[in-house]
Amino acid sequence: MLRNRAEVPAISAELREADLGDERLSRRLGLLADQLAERPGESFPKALDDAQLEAAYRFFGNDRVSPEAILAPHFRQSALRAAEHQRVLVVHDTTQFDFPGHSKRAGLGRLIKPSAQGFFGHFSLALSADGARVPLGLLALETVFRLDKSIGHKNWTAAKSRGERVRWHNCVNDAEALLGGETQAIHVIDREGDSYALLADLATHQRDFVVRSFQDRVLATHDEERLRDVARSARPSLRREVSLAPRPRIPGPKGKRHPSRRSRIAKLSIAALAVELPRTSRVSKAESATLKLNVIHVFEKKAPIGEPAVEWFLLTTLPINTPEAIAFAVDCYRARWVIEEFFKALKTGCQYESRQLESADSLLNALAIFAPVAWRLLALRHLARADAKAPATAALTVEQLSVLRAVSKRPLPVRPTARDAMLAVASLGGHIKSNGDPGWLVLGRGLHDLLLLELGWRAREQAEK
Ligand SMILES: [Mn+2]
Repeated sequence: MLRNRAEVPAISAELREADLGDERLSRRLGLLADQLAERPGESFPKALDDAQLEAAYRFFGNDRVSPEAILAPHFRQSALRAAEHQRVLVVHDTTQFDFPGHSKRAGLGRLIKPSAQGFFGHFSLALSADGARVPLGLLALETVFRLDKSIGHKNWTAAKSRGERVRWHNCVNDAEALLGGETQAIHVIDREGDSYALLADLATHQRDFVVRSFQDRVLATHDEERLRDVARSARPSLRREVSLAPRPRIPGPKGKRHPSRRSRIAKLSIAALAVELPRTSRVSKAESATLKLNVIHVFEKKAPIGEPAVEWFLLTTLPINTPEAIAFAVDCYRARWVIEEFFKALKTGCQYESRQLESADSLLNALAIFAPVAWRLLALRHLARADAKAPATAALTVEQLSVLRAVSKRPLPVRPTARDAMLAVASLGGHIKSNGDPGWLVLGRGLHDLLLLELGWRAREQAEK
């Protein structure tokens, strides 16, 4: 389906170069990736026949197969796509992978819920920095396993702030190394990444960033006033209306930080000013004593009753000299939601957490294959959504459109747009139009059915010849 698109090559083309030190292993990886990419939402036994299945399990469990080797070519291709842009956003974020079930799986660690088993994945996703926000692919991935049983559950928070923090630094460095200094990267990081050490590290290496502030800080200037007070007293230099996506209720401590909300249009006021942060006590004296940055205060004066008001403090190296420049920096941060969509493509679209692989090593190899597949799903939906006039042929082959026309419950226009096609695919997956835009699950299912129907269609054409 995406196979004929120049922008989104077959997944095996990206993985084929993987150097696993063995011709046969590399070839098997290419085949496996194609088979799985065609049926991303299926469990292994359903997506593969018996012989393929055995080969798949052998492959994932093979000692010589490593996630780094599988992913390296995808990272390189992402960097090549990024190189076509003068500047890109690199959104970094962590998600947890939870592998439920009664049996303990070898090598998995603890998660936020004490009884759960799994690990954390930290991803760096490149997007075009223009308004289109085209997903360009992954530039880095690091995993975190909480294996030390001697650390009590509550104390992981402290441990996290030390050892686990290094992932932010590593992934920024990995991404920059791949981009090779040709393309300007703007690193977009949520509240979890806010630490003096990271900000100073980024600034010292002349990296650009927008990091959402997590903690209030005493300022080095402004008579030791606090960051938030100073930012709140600055005069707004622009106002904008933005639509806020709805957020479901999340249980546990995460839900406290991200209270549920309904979708609405928010009137945001935005103020920006230069500040100087003093080095915090836990940071090495080798780091500079203060850090000059810009802070952007984004807030909603009046939220509807019962809805939490928007308030962000964004720390950035980007210029704030004009209202346009400030708006650009805010929009860089607002693009962060794309990585949340990527996580959904991986978890819901590819059903990664439902994979019945028995060890952490096998699960990591599978992640290395599914992460680029999830990027491809994300890119497909993006193409269908980004441009209302984009033709369907930009996302699907002529053959697939014929199949779709033949089976679709929704009649397709003579010249369908990518959006028409996406909705038709979703309806194959059981999507009801009145339910709004299709989610990852129905889209994944619909795509799978379309690919099967296409195979049948081709078989019939062959038979008729
Ligand atoms: Mn996060």
